[in-house]
Amino acid sequence: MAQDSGSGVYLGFDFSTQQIKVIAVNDDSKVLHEAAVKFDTDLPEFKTQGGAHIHDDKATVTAPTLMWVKALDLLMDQVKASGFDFSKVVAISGAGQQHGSVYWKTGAQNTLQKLNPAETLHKQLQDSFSVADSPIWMDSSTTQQCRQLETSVGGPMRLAEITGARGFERYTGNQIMKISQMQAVAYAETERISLVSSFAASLFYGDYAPIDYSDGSGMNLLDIVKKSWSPECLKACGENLTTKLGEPVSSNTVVGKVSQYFVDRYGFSPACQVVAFTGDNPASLAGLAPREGDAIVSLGTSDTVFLWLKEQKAGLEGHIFVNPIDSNDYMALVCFKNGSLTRERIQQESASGSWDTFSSYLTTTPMGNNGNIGIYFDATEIQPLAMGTSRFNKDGEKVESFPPEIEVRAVLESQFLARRMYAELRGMRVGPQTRVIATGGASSNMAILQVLSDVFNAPVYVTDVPNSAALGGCYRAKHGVTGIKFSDVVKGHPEPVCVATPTEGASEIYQSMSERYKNLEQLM
Ligand code: XUL
Repeated sequence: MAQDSGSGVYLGFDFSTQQIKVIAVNDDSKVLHEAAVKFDTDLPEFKTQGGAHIHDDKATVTAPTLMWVKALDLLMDQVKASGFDFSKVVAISGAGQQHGSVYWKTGAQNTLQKLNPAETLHKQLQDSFSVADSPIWMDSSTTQQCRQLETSVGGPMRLAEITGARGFERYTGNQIMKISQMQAVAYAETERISLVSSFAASLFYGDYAPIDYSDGSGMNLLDIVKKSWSPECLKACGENLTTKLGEPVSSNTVVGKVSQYFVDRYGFSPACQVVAFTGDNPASLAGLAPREGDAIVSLGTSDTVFLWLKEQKAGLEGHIFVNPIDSNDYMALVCFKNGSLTRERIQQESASGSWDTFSSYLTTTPMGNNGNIGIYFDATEIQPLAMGTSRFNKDGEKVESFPPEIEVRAVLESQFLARRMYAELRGMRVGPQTRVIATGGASSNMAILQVLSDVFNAPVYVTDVPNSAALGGCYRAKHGVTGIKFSDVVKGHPEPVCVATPTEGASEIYQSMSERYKNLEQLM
């Protein structure tokens, strides 16, 4: 197997919703090894779909905690069997799906500290969880707890000012409150609550690893300015939470050495360090090796805009996290449910299912679409909370349909106007000085990226990083142990390539269109 002798090796894990993935890179950011274990197919005994159990009420969504442990056993065995030399690994870090929580039963710390290298982790940890099914980010069953938490601190805006977000159902504090209310005995038996990220780090560390500021920002519990738990939020969510959560730390903290278990069982060096794990979105930011001021636009099933911010501005839409690379800075994330599936529907209906036809319509229609605006929310959108399709002509009158080429341009213009508008609310500055880095499936379509560049009035770049969360783990591991500047850590990272720049006149057209879009969206 390709392994670079002499150079340090860094491992990045991604405990995501459907799988655990690992990437190994050397000092030059060259990928040496990759492996993954998929929950549904590699661990069918847990009977998950997409890594989760959706309960009968449809709102409750969990994953078996022990499945994640067993997946790590499998993954480590698989990598070892491939001949990978773990003794070269200088440091490990990683990511977890955000918001999910793990409930360690009283006594689990002791078990973690005394793991027997002759046995698997899942066998030894099978009685270590007081709640067997971890609530995950897809859960939306805690609306009542969200309102209770918001009310207890003085309203949704106040909660957003403290924690970076109003009450969101998937946010961990609300999930913890629900467990403390509905499973009081299990809650009382819990000695530590981890996020998926800090739980994963704990497995490597052989003790409780702290929650990092960045993933901790997805809980509605952390004061993102003071970088400590908010006493009023903790009080509202459950008893003794200060003890159960432990002290949060900056995301580049070296937690400590890898446990003796991994040294004895897999041949890690006893000097190998574990750097705090973080959430998958913050880790992706690191894996894309951005510069401060970049806007990352991920165009996938859902579309997400990430921003690296020097200063943050609280609001009811979107999410602010402490920045995973520099904890003096922030990261904003705004997520939209209607992304690729909606674009695909319009491509099917108006472009005969052909992306070539879809793209040709974009080149033959003018910027601003002659004043026509269409809004397409096939699924209930996150902001605004609305569903349905509306089309408006240049006079703002509702119309039933658009000619196919107008429809194609309309879906992209309205989607990108919305990405721009809500990202601006969270602090994005559009304009020629902002690099927009496009990722995700739709980022391979140049005609789509030209519209993105025109609407954002900014140059659009692409970068080929398929596993940015796991890769972000490698970079963060190196950043944490070496303490060198992050820009030096990622010096071997492929530079994003500029593929589109704004067409002349785009700025004026989309400035006024954005005002109109804002008003029309309110009619949805
Ligand atoms: C972000 C979120 C999801 C999960 C998925 O707020 O809930 O992106 O992190 O892994």
